[in-house]
Amino acid sequence: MNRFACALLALMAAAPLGAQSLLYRSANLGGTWVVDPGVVQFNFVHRFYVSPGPSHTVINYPTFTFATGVARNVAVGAQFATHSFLIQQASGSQSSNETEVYARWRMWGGPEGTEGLHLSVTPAYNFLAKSADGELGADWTTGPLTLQGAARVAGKPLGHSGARAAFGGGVVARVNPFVALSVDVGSFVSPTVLAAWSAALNVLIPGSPHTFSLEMSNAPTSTIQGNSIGQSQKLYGFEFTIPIHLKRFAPWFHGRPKPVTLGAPAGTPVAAEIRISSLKFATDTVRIAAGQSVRWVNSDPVEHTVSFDVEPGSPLIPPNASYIHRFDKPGAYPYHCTPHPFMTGVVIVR
Ligand SMILES: [Cu+2]
Repeated sequence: MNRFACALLALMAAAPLGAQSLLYRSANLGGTWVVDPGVVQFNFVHRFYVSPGPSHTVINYPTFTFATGVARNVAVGAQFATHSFLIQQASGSQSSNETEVYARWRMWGGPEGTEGLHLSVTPAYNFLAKSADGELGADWTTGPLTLQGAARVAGKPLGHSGARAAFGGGVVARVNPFVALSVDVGSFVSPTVLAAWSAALNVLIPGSPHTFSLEMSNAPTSTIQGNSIGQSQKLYGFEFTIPIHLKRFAPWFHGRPKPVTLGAPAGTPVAAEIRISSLKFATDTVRIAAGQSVRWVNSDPVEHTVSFDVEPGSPLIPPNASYIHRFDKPGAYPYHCTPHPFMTGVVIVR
């Protein structure tokens, strides 16, 4: 296998799990994703409309999403949209800024990307419409397909009195582990408003926890109400999803963690040392004699493991910690890192 193919395989193995991903959600459906505790999710949708010539004025429609996990399967978040369409609908509203705060509880199903049925409930409040809203989201993932559905209720839709229901549905089809196509439609149960729709090309950015989409839609904002009503103009744009792992900032506040040794008492004589840095075992092959020990030292800001194919290996090795393993029998001991399976090495014991 050539170097390029190796690198590509390594990147595929590094595909993030449990990170909020556009490979499992279409552009205008909130989906059932819930951020893990210790992670701040920042999603950025930017759509725009280019007016016909000669002016070609560009009108921007951004929506920012911030969310964080507060418990297992429970997250809170907020959406800020700066060019809401609700203002045209909501009489008396003086602002075009639409803010929605929400909580989400995933009441059924595993983390995002797992097979099977996922159900979540999302109570929300829309400050522009002064409306208590909510969504019951469902999706079902099987192989390359995710089918999505949403049942919504808006207490004061578009600023008017009188609650109204809305429904949405969508499909995400993954072409390969990096690329997916998605479509969806959502609408208030009302003959007088347009349905919102979207079509998107979604990609996982290799070797990163980020996803990116190129999208087309008629919905200016990504709130529960915004996903239920379209405008007559077609908007083009993108979404970028960024999970920020707070643990990675620990060195800013606590300095480097104290060195600890796992697997054997500190001071055990070692015959070889392997540094782990930049998601790599610095030495891929070491040779020792039976009865000797090898030490792995984690110089990365993230956790790694030394997991042997043929016998039990290390627990998670925190940053700045080391792991010592003693080899009693001759043989070859290939190993890898469980969170990063593309990290591999081998210990040859004579
Ligand atoms: Cu690792």
